[in-house]
Amino acid sequence: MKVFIHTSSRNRPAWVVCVVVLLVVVTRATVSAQSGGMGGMAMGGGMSSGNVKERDFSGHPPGGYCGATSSNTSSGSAWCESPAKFVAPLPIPSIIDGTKGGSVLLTAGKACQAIFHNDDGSECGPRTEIWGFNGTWPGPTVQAQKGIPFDIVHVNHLGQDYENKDIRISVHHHGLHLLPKFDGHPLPDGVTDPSFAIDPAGMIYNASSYTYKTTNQQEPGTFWYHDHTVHSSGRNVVMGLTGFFLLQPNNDTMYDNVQNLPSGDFEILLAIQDRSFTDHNQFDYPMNFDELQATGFSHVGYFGRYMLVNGAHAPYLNVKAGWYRFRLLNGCNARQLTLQIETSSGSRRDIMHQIGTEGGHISKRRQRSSIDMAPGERYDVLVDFRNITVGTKLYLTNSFSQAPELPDVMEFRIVDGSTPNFTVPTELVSYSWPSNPSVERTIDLVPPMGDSAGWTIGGIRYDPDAANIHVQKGTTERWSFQVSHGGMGGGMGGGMGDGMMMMDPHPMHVHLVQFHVDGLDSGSLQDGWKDIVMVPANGQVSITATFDGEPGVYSMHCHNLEHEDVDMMAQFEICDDSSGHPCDPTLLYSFTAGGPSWGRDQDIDPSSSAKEPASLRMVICLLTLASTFMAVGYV
Ligand SMILES: [Cu+2]
Repeated sequence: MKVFIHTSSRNRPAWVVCVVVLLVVVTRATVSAQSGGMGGMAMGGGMSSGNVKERDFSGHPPGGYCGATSSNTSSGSAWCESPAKFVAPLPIPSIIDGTKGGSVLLTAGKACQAIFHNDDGSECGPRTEIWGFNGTWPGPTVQAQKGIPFDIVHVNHLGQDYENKDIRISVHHHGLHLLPKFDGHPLPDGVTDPSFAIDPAGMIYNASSYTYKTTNQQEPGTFWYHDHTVHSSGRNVVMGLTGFFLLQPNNDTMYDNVQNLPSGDFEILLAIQDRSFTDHNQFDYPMNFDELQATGFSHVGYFGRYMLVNGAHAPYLNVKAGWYRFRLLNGCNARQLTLQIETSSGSRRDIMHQIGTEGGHISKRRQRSSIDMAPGERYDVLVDFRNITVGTKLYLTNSFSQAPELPDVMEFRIVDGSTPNFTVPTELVSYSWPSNPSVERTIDLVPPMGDSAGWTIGGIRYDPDAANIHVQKGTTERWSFQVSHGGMGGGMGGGMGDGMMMMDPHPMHVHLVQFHVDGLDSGSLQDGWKDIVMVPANGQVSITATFDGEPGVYSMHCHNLEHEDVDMMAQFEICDDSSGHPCDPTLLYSFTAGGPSWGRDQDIDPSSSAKEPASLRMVICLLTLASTFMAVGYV
């Protein structure tokens, strides 16, 4: 049996992690001081914002792919020191039509994209190297209709990364109900010919392709496809490997009320994503797994210094004085959003009406003053511009406080023109939610402990060769996610300690199913089909789902992509005893009750932590870290 091992990290005791975090804090404080602003802060919380471009990570080259070479860095103005806001139009991704069936082609490759602009609308500085589908970020929007299956052929022409390694991808069609082999399984580093007992099919190596078969039998909703490669999802999503997948209703009478919603030019997709850049206008992100683990991102996630929509910095959109439909995606790796529409003076305009969640419509149209979005979540909203005077400018803003603060998302310019006569009903689509679960599970979200650089699910790092939960096909189950408290006592030898790394919320994503969140207030924002639920720091959330997928293995993980990439991911296996697909008990690697358990089989040397006075080193390091924080003004 193969076992998933990272020898470079498996045996890293917690005091080493502490030292690494300490180095990161000192390094970033130094960089910020030199550049005259604090910029982003890996630890998050309490920081002032800044738009200073700087390079934090060693792995990223100066961006020669798009013409930004070190030979032309001498003139400071060449790098767009002060990019303007609301001067470039919102990019609209092209549409690939799958509603007639057949197959569609998506080719992942490198391209150069204009992200920053000057006041006059001209491009500012060199273009940014992106890794996109069909040459754009976001990639084309795949249109599907309920009941019409088609194939998606994904081709990988990305070539090599900055360390001259072939770039592998695995595409996850987020929210779709697909067979296990089309689920976008990650795959461990270095494995080129997997002989896993559980087949993690789907990795697309450079210059190869993989065909995914969609069925499109589920409820119509707002889905998205993105890279899901183990240990690299955060990097690959930052580089641009994302796109929308819209499933539209068929002619079933249950959808009568949602057949004439705003569409065409009045149905706009907004992928909201934060990014940091080097002074060469290139994405700034750790370029390999070891660097990621050393950044501190693995604890709190990546918070960019600029807010982009559909791959452009703070764009604008001309809208007519009518109804619009916006499909909102929080495509940030780790940042939460609270979105509202405001005037230029900051007065809120309550013109947003929610009509859907990730996996379907909600039952009634509901006016929303603001919309909270966890990473990976989607909300389907209508915006009523009917009574807005032509010439007015309104702003989509983000009021979620997270350093660096990014309040400006995009601008709406109300322009003259007629609008089609769309129907905007109050009653939408009614569903009955899964209920009466026959199995209840509690799933602990465990802070960094032992040899782990990051959070885990149930105290176990991701193991692609195992199933952590066995589910009988067709069973309705209730899963309660809760943030557990290792703390200094339980985690010593060692944990990072309570109070420092314990404050993270976790957007938990379950593949295969759409679930319903338990215990919601009537009319709650989340009262619909969902595939991500935010588990608050120090809190608990329960979901109920019917697991009606085909037998095989599916993922569930935190959608803070840095958490995911340092192994906050697990697998569940659908078994069907009645049809000859029983689960293999030898592959069950259950979550540990009562505390973390490190590895199966030969994963780690169980005596390694006992060889070191880890607890003493941990205390010293924590004291040093605390004093450093105070010295650099972070607390
Ligand atoms: Cu998490």
